[in-house]
Amino acid sequence: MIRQRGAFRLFSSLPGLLAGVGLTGFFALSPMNCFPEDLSKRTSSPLVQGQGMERGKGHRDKSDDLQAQLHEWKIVRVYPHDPTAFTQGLVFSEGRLFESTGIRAKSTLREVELETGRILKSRSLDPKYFGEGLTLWEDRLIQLTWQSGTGLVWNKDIFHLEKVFHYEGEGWGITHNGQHLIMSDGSATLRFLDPKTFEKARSVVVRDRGESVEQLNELEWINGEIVANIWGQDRIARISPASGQVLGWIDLSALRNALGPVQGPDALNGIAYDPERDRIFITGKLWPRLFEIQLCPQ
Ligand SMILES: [Ca+2]
Repeated sequence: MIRQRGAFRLFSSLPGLLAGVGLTGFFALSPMNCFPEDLSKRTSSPLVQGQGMERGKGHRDKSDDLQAQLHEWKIVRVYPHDPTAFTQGLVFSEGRLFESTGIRAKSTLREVELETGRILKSRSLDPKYFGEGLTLWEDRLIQLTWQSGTGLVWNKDIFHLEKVFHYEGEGWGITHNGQHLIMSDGSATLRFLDPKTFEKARSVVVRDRGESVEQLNELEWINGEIVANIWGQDRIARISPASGQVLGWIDLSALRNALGPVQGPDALNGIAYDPERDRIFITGKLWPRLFEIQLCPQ
């Protein structure tokens, strides 16, 4: 498990919380609390509650099963995020935050200053592309495009498009494990690709207690596990890369209460990890804030 390996720090500090931005409204909401606050008082699984779930498919009714593997979590810090960014991919490396945004004719690759949300560098994609997942392989940013079957390979420093490659089906999220690129396509299957040839090496079907988990979207590799958010649902899964088994769920629906004034925030989408400081960043499409979260002791 991630937490057992020490990947998540277990406690946050109030000064750290207060170092966030635009906190007035949100911090009336007991920032030190873990979410969900008390599962024993709930009458149904928190995984099927809250906003942002309306477009999700396959709502589950195995409340007891899901609660048994649900992780509590808390917000550590809050950062500003471009509310016009239709976030599709998020990557953090060596102090730098990279983001892929979608919508045809509006899609970008960008580098963003974490503390301020300021866009440091941005490259518009060809209008025919709908930007999707993003990962950093060595010194190249690899960006998927939704339905174009085309991957874009960028120099991470100057955002020069160095090459393109092609894949079958749709492209949603992408990350890597140091050996293979790992991509999602909206189904329950994750593909492992050779990072040099982009040929498929293997695939795995993600299942939770025997049932396939569809709509896997943005991905991140965190200490030996694949972490994925599910399109249209405010939750993320910890996934065994070997078996595809879901190891745990993190219900992030409470983040909706922390977004502040916002018009029409879309799906939670965007997971990045800072291995140097063991930080997990979460945002969403058209979300005005980006959050650092951590798991709580259980
Ligand atoms: Ca990511």
